[in-house]
Parts: sequence; structure tokens; C-alpha cells
Amino acid sequence: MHASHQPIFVSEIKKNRSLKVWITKTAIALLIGILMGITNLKAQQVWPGDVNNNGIVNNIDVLYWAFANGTSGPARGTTSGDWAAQDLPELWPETFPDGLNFAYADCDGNGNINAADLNIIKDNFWRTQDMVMLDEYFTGTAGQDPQLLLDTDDQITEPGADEPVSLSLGSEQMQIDSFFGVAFTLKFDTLNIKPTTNMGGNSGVQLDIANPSWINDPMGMGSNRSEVFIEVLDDYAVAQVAIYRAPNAGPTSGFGPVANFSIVMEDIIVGLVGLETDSIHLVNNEFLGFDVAPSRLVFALAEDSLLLENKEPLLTDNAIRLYPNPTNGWLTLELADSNDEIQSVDLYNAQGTYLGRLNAPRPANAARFNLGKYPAGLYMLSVKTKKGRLTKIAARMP
Ligand SMILES: [Ca+2]
Ligand SMILES: [Ca+2]
Repeated sequence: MHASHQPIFVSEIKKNRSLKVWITKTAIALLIGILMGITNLKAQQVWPGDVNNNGIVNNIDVLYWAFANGTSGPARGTTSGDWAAQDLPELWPETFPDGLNFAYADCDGNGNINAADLNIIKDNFWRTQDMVMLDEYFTGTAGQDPQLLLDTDDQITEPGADEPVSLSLGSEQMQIDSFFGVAFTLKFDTLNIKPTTNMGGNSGVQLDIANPSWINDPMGMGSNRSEVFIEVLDDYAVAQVAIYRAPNAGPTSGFGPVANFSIVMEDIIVGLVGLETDSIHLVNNEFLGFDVAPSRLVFALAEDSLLLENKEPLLTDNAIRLYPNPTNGWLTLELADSNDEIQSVDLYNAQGTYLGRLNAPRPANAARFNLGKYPAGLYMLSVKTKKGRLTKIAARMP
């Protein structure tokens, strides 16, 4: 027993020694840091567009800009939005909660934070300084945190189709309190979605605020107003998005649709067409971050519709009971888990041809369907529940 304790004792001495070394190193580093800090205070510099000064211009900077939008302070000596270090002789009275000064949001240095500064963010978008520090994201878990959800009425698409995609935030159970804004990356399938060479034309990825919605009054009138920013980078297969409260709009609380995307399919579609939200940074009216879960949406051609099923967690076979099976008419579908709910039931024949959606009451743990109008044979019921998806086989007797 003693022998086995000894190595621990030795390692603790080592630990103490290394702690002393660490303290000494830290003290020296702090001293250097303080000295550098004094130097930095004398010559702070702004890279126009990099509002949070982390070395890269992106949608997070748009969120910072939006938070400072409408404020004023001392102008810089030279007013320029060129991508180069600009001296910042005087700080502003306001700071972001992380300590960063509002002066960094005055991209052109004229002493006012307004739309002209957003244009400089656009001009310098994706540019980097020599060193880039990672932006902070608050990635939550679906089911535990509110979700930034991509959704559509119909996941079946066709070549050249213009598909609407709704984007919503939170749910009745998980509402968003004092929403100020959200920045996120939309990853999309550039193989199957047209590039966005002419924004405003009928191509690529488009985005509009949901109107009316809990973040925007009808026609954007009144005090409840929000704005959207999107920068599509086809070469990277991403769009950077920011949705934020308009100046002086104040916070809003709620849940549901926030924006609508429209995507245009290529003339040839291969496999699934995927879209997902990623790298989410949601802040409240005090600019504090909250966890939000990402989501994924897929479209498929009608003939590939069975592929859509594989994108959800699969339920085990005994999660759904079908009886009587075989049947010569009525069929009962029952979920084993009494907390689960049927969301949809899609019917396919044995060849995989989609026959239609069966009418199931909602919310329900069980439902009855009549297969009597279909010819004898095997059928596949693709069942979607709150907890996942499962395909069951039913036999219709002659
Ligand atoms: Ca930045
Ligand atoms: Ca300005």
C-alpha cells in the first residue's frame, strides 16, 4: 500500500515545483503584458471592418456593428475604410460587455456608427490580419436548447425549382428572451444549388426577414423592427448571415419564424441537396450569448425521396407496432413509448413509389389507417415521430 502511494507523493513534489515555475513564468508574462498594454494604449489600431478586432471580418462583426449602430464618438484623425491598420487616437465612452471599445465599430472613422460602416464590413468581408483569433460560438443541443431551425413544407424538389426555406428560432417550450441578434453560417450544397453571381437576380441563395413575425411588425413599421445581412461565398459553400434589431428598436421576446430563405436548384440534381445552420452566435439585449442548437434540412428528387429518411435518428423496430398485419383493410399503428407522438406517416409500395401521406390525428400515440383501397401486396410505412423515424412493412391481403 505504501509502495503504491509513493509515486503519487513524488509526482506531487514535481507538481509543486512546476507550479512555482509556472507562477514565475506567469508573473513575467503579466509584467510584459502590462508593459505592452501601456504601449498598446498609446497606439491602438483599428482594422476597418474587423469590429471585434479578432483578425477576421465576418458576420460576427456585423452583430457587433449592429449593437453599436447609432452611437457617436471622437472621429479618427484619418477617415478611411481601407484594409490597413488605422491609428485610433481616442477611445469612445461606450464599450461592449467584453470590454472592446465602440470606436472599433466606426469602420470609416468619421465619428458616427451607421450604414456606411456596414458597407465597409461588406467591402472588407473575409479579409484577415496577420493573426486570427477564433470567434466565439454558442452551440447548443437540439431538445435541450432553442433551435435555429431550417424547415420547409415539402422536401421533394426538382431541377431548376425555386424552393422556400423558413428559418425559425426557439419554440413555445423554449422561447427567446430579450432577443438582440443572431449570427450564423449557412452551409449549402453548391453542387445542387445555383451560385449567387448576380444577387437580386433569380439565382442562388436569397434571404428576407419574416414579415410579420415576432421580430418584425408588418411592413417593418413601428418600433418592432429587425434587419438581415447575408454574404454568400459560393466558393466556400457558405453564406454568412446576421439578423439583428434595428437601431432603437429595443429587445423582443418570443419564438418562431425570423427569416425566409429562397434557394434555386441547379438544372441537374445529384443525390440530396443539403442546407445547415452552423457556427451560431446569439446574443440578448445585453450582448450576452446563449446556446442555440443548429439544424439540417435536405431536399431530394421525388425518385430519391427514400433517401430523406436516413437523416433522422432511427427508431428500433419494436418502437412501432402494426396490427393486424397482414390486414385486408384497417391497420392500427401504435407507438411503444407513450411519451412519443406520431408526426407523419408516408406510404410507399414495394417498388418504392410514393403513394401519399396517411391522415394521422395529431398529437397521437396511435392511429388507424385503411389500406383497403390499395391492391394486395407489400407496403412500406415511413413513420416519423417526435423521437425519430422508422419504416415498417405492412402486408395487404387479397
Ligand atoms: Ca472580427
Ligand atoms: Ca462611421
